[in-house]
Amino acid sequence: MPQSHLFPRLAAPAAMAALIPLTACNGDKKAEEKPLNIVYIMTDDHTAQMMSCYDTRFAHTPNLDRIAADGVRFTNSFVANSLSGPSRACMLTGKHSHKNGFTDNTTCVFDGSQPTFPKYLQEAGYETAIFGKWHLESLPTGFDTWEIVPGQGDYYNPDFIQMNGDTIVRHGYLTNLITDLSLDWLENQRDKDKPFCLLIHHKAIHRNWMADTCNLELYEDQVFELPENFYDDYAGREAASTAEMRIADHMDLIYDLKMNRADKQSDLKERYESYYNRMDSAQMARWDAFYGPMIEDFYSKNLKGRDLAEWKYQRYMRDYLKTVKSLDDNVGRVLDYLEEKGLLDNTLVVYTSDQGFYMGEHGWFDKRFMYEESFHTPLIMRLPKGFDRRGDINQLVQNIDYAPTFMEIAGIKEIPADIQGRSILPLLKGEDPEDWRETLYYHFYEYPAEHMVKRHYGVRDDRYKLIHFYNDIDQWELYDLQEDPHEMNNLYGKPGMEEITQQMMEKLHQAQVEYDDPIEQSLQK
Ligand code: SGN
Ligand code: CA
Repeated sequence: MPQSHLFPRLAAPAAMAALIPLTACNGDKKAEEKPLNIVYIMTDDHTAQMMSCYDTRFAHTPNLDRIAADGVRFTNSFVANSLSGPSRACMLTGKHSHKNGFTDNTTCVFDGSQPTFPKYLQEAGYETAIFGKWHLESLPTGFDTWEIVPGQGDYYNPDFIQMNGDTIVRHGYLTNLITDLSLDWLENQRDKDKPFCLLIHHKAIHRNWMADTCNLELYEDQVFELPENFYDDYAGREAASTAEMRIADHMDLIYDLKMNRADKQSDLKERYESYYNRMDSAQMARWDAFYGPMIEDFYSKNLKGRDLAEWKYQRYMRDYLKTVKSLDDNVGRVLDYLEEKGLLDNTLVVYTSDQGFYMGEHGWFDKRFMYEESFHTPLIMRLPKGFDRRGDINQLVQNIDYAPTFMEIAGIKEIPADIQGRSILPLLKGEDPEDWRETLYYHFYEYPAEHMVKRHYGVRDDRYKLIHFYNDIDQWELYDLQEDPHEMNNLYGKPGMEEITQQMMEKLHQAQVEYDDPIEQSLQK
C-alpha cells in the first residue's frame, strides 16, 4: 500500500509538468557569439557493453548513439579508481584520489574547500549547476544551483536535498526527475546572459536496477549469450578468486532480482522492501503485475547450480537494460531541448559514467578491479559547431582529464600545475599531440569492504597491464591485452616475461613519481 507519510512535500504531477514550459526560443543571443556551454551527463555503473554506440550485442540506445554520431567516441577512456565517490572527486578536481583525499566511499568526506573545475568556471564567468547523485558526503560547493539525492538515492519517489538544507520527496521515477530539474534550470532559472555548465548526474543504472514501470516489459523476449569467461575459475588470480561479486553466489534473488515472496528470506530482503514501499499504489500495482507471475514461476522451478546462475544472469541483463532505457530517453529529452532552443551549436555535450561494470564477465557484477570492464568508462561527446572531429579517438584518456578540458573550453589559459589530468581539447580539434600519455595509472583503496576487492594499484599502456594487489595480500599480475583481452592468463613470473615485466615496473615507478603516489617505495621499506 502507498505510504502517504513518505510524501510530506510532494510536488503534484501537474506542478512538475509545469516546471518545463518548452516554449519557443526567447531572445537568446546568437549561439555562435557566446562562449561554449557544457552539459556533462554522468550516469552510474553504465558500462560501454550496454550502449549500442559501443556494442551492438545487447542494448538499443538511439539517443546516446546520436551523441556519438554528431561527435566522437573515446575507445580508450578510463577511470583512476573504479568507484563512485572517488571517481566523482577525480572528475571535479582533475587529481588522482591520493591528492583529492577521497579514496573510498566508506570512510571519506570530500573536502569541499579545495579547488574544483566548477569553481574555476565560476571565476571565468560561467553559471554552474548540478542535479542528481553527488555521493561525496559533504554538500556541493562551486555550484550556483544544486539539488542532490542523499547517498545513492532511490529510484522511486526519491528524497532530494535542496540548497536551503531541506530534504523533500519528489514523486516519480528518479531518472525523469533529475532531467526535469535540469531542464527547468536551463529554461527558467539560469542567467541567460552567462555561459553555463550543467552537470546531470544520474543514479541509474546503479544496483538494484529498478526500471520505470513503463519499461518493465522490455527485453523480455531476448536471451543473452553468456560471456565466454562466465565460469571463470580465477586460476592464477588470487584477488579475483576472493572477491564477492559473483552473479552465481553473491547476487541476491530478492534485492537484486526482485523475487520477493512472504515465505522467502535473504540478507537484503529488508532493503528491497524499503525501496518497494516507496512506490505509490499505481506504481506497485504495475510492478506486481509484472514480477508477480515471474516470482511464482521461478520458485516453482526450483533451479539449482548452473541453471540458477544462468537464470540470474538473464534477469540481471534484462533489469539493467530496462533501466538503461529511461536514461537513453532522458538524454534524448536533453538533446531535443538544446536543439529546440538553438543551443546545440554552442554546447559541448558529454556522456560518461562513474566507471564501467561487469555484465557477467568473469562471472561478476560490480566494478572496482583494474581489469578492463571496470577500469574502462564510456565517454562520448557531441561537439559544438566548428569542431569537425568525428568518429573514434583512441588516445588513452582518464577521468582526471575532464577538469582541465572544461577549464580550457571556458577560456582559462593557465591550468594550475597541481592538476594532474591533461586537457583533451586538442584531441577534440583533431590534433594528435606527440607527447600524449602512453601509460595510465590506477589505484583502488576500498578494502576491507563490500564485495571484498583487495587494494591494488597498477599501470596500463596500449598493450600490457601490471597490477599489484597489496594490504593483506602481496600478488602481482601482468596481462598482455593483445593476446588475452579478457585477462584470464596472469603472465607475472612466467618464463620469457622478464623484460616486459621490467619495463612495466619502470612505467609503474615513473607514474608513481609523476603523480606523487610513492606507495611502491613505502611497501618495499
Ligand atoms: C552499494 C552497493 C554495492 C556497490 C557500492 C558502490 N550495494 O554499496 O554493490 O558496489 O554501492 O557503488 S547495495 O546493496 O547498497 O546496492 S558506487 O557506484 O556507488 O561506488
Ligand atoms: Ca558507480
